[in-house]
Amino acid sequence: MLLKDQHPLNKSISIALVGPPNVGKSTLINTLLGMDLSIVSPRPQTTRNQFQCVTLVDRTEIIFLDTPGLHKSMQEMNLRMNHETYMAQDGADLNWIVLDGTKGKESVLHQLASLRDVYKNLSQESWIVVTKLDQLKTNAKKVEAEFPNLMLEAQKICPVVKRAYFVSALEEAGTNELLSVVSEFAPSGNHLYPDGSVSNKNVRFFVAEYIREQVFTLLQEELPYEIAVTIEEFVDLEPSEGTSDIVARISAVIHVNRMGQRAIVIGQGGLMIREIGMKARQKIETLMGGKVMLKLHAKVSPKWFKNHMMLEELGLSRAPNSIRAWREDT
Ligand SMILES: Nc1nc2c(ncn2[C@@H]2O[C@H](COP(=O)(O)OP(=O)(O)O)[C@@H](O)[C@H]2O)c(=O)[nH]1
Ligand SMILES: [Mg+2]
Repeated sequence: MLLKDQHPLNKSISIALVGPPNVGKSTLINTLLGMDLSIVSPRPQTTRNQFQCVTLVDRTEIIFLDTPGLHKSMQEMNLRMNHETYMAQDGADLNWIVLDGTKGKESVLHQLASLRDVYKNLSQESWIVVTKLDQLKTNAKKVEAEFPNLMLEAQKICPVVKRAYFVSALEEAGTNELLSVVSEFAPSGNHLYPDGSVSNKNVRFFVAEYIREQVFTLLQEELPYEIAVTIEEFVDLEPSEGTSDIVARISAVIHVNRMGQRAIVIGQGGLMIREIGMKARQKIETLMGGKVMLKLHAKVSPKWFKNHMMLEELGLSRAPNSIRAWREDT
C-alpha cells in the first residue's frame, strides 16, 4: 500500500533490534513506543516472531523490528526463530545491537564478541545500545567512565559499529535522547504506515502474545518453552446500548507438549488458568479499548514445536535450513 500526497519533509527509518536473548530488546521498544506492545518476561526467548512496531516523532516515522534474538539449537522452531531475526536485519536501515550493561564494559564486549559470527555479514549502519543502566548503580554522568573506550574496542570486534548509546528502558533514562538522535539520522522518505498504526501484526497476534506472556511469567521452569497459544475464535461485538459493553468474544487454546503440563497450566481447581486469563485480559482490554470475554482451554498437542503446520499458524515461516517435513511434495 502506498500512502499518497505525503508531506515533503517526511522521514522514515526502520531499525532492527538484534542481540542476545533477554538483554531487554522488547522492553526498550515498549519504552520508546510508550505502550506495552511487545511481551516481556524475566526469561530468555520470550519473543518468538519478528514484527514491526511504529511510532512517529514529529515528521519522522520510526519502525522498530523486534526479533527473537539468536540461539544455537537445531530444533525446527529455533531454526525458524533465527530466520525471523535474519529477515528483520536484512530489511532494516539501521541495526541496534542491544547489550546488557548490568555487569559493565567487559561483559558488554563479551556479549558483542559472542555475536561476531552471527553479525559478520552486517552491512547496514549499526549502533550499540547498552541498556539496563539502572542496574549499574552509577549516575548517568559516570556512564562514560564505566565504559571507557568502548567504541574503539567494539569496532575491533564489529567494524560496522558506528556509535554507542546508553539507556535504561525501565527508568526511561536516555530513551528520549535516543529517539531524537534517530529522527535526526533518519533519511527523507515517505511514511509506510498510516498515521495511528502501531504494528504490522493484528490484534489476534497480540492477544495470543499477551496470554503467552502470562504463561511465561506465572509458570516455572522449562514449561513456558513447551507452550504455544492459538486463537480459536475471535468475534468483534458491537457494544449494544445498555445491555453489554463487551467489544470482543475471544476463545484461545494453550497448547502443551505433555499431559502433566496440562494439569500445571490448569492448576488446582482451575486457579492457574483463571489467573493467566485474568491478567492477559487486562492487557487485551487496554489494547482494544473495551471489555472482552476471554475463554482459555489447555490442550495437549504433542511435539507441536516440530509440527510444520502449527509453526506456520504461529506465524513462523519456513527457514532455508528447515528440517524437511516427512511428506513434503517437492
Ligand atoms: N533493570 C532493568 N531491567 C530491564 C531493563 N530492560 C529490560 N529489563 C528486564 O530484562 C528482562 C528481559 O527483557 P526483555 O525485554 O524481554 O528482553 P529481550 O529478550 O531482549 O526482548 C525482563 O525481566 C525485563 O524487565 C532495564 O532497562 N532495566
Ligand atoms: Mg524480546
